[in-house]
Amino acid sequence: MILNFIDGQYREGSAGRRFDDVNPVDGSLISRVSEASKGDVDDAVRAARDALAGPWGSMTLAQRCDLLYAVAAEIDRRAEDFIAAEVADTGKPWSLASHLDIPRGAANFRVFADVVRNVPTETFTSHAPDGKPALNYALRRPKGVVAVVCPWNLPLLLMTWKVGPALACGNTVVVKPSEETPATAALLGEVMNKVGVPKGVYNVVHGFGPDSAGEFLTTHPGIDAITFTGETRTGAAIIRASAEGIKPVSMELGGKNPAIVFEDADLDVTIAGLTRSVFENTGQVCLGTERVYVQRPVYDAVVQKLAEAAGQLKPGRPQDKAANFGPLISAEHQGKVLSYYKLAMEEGGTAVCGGGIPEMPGDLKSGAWIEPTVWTGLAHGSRVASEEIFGPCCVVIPFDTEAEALRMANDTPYGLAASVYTRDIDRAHRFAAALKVGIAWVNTWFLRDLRTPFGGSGSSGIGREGGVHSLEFYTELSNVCIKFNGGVQ
Ligand code: NAD
Ligand code: 6OD
Repeated sequence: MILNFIDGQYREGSAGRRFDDVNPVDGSLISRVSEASKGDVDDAVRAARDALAGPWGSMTLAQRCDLLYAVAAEIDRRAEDFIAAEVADTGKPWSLASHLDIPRGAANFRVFADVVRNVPTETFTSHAPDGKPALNYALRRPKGVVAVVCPWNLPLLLMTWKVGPALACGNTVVVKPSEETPATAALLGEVMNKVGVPKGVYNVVHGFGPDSAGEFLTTHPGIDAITFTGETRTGAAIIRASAEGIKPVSMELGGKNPAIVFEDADLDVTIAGLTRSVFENTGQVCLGTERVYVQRPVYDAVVQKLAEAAGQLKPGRPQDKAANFGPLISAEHQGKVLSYYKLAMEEGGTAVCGGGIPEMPGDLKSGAWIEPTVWTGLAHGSRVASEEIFGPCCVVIPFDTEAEALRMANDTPYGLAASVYTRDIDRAHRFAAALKVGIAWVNTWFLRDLRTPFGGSGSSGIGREGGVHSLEFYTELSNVCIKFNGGVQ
């Protein structure tokens, strides 16, 4: 059974409630998960608060950062365990978890320890009205107990993307992993204990959103800040709930990200980029592309090559080295994605490839499989081209002018990411600057430097994390002003 991790100990939820952790590859039961009660969430928040006042709060920055390096090293040492847990929960290819999710889980601790170690302090010298000098300097204090609420698509990566900087800045955390993917958050508790992170610094409570651990945590008076990654609607519910306690929030939400392909683009680079951004992780990446705008002279070639690339994807078990395409996270999500596949037909689209559920052998028939799908013939304003699907699919739409492409790319309430394919360096700069997104890539996709700002505008979120920007959320900044009455000049 997967247990809650509170105050350095694995515990069953006090209400005795459990739910299933299901393998989306074949629908089999991986484990039962112990759901945290309101009382358990209280205990986790109290443990986190005690740790702040205790050993964690009194550690030096260097000691704290050394411990985070040890966490990263232990994740690396136990990489196979983490990969196995992530793969079982998500069904993603072993190769993807071993190249992306788990190494990034470790990197998130190292990078943010380095950021915090190296961040300078802001100082200003000035003079009081009596002419005596004064020195102003900014101090950063941890926010306190941070609630970390996570989605299921990149479970360890996205959780540590929050936990790494939160701990580096001296906070303690209570994590609520997605009910679909509780395993790696739980496993990280073993790592924390092994390397000697004081008890109560890292806590995990399992459960759902409303009337469960998610709501109990985000409405808890003992937390000081909430960092959330997930759907825009859920983010709105959390903001409403947090308003009562005036809690700072960081929101990384949904998207409907465009890719824009100009006629001068290198088509090999473009197709490689699009194949990743549309289909990687079975399209379940918030930064993924679901709208592709292609300049008319290369439109047919891009549609054909992208459909061919989709045809090369091999669904199969995560451990199967020949397979490079996993299932969706759950039967429920499969139902949602399929409803858009149906809607695409109703809205007059043509599925150039895919459009349904693939024939899978044996017990894989019970998994949440879906075909990678490319549509043409859908209008820019159609629902399929406007609403986040979060599946391995995209709409391809032709354009004639740069202005038209920009108008369509920006015509969305979301503003998370975009990718532009062109060899024209002037256009690359001009177009990237005009995109209303948090992250614009040119001739690539999901190339991440963790020191850079990350986040979305509009319905895609509030705030930026990454590098020093994470410090803005995870620390409270105060200014100290010292007047030198003795008259140092
Ligand atoms: P979700 O919003 O359904 O759930 C996310 C988490 O919130 C889960 O842990 C869930 O249990 C919890 N939750 C749900 N309702 C809650 C409530 N009322 N109070 C407190 N907690 C609650 O999202 P998901 O389906 O797990 O993930 C997919 C979504 O996440 C997509 O929309 C995707 O775009 C988005 N996402 C965004 C980013 C980003 O960086 N912007 C990254 C990954 C995923
Ligand atoms: O790379 C990251 O730091 C990050 N937050 C990625 C988000 C991916 C969304 O699914």
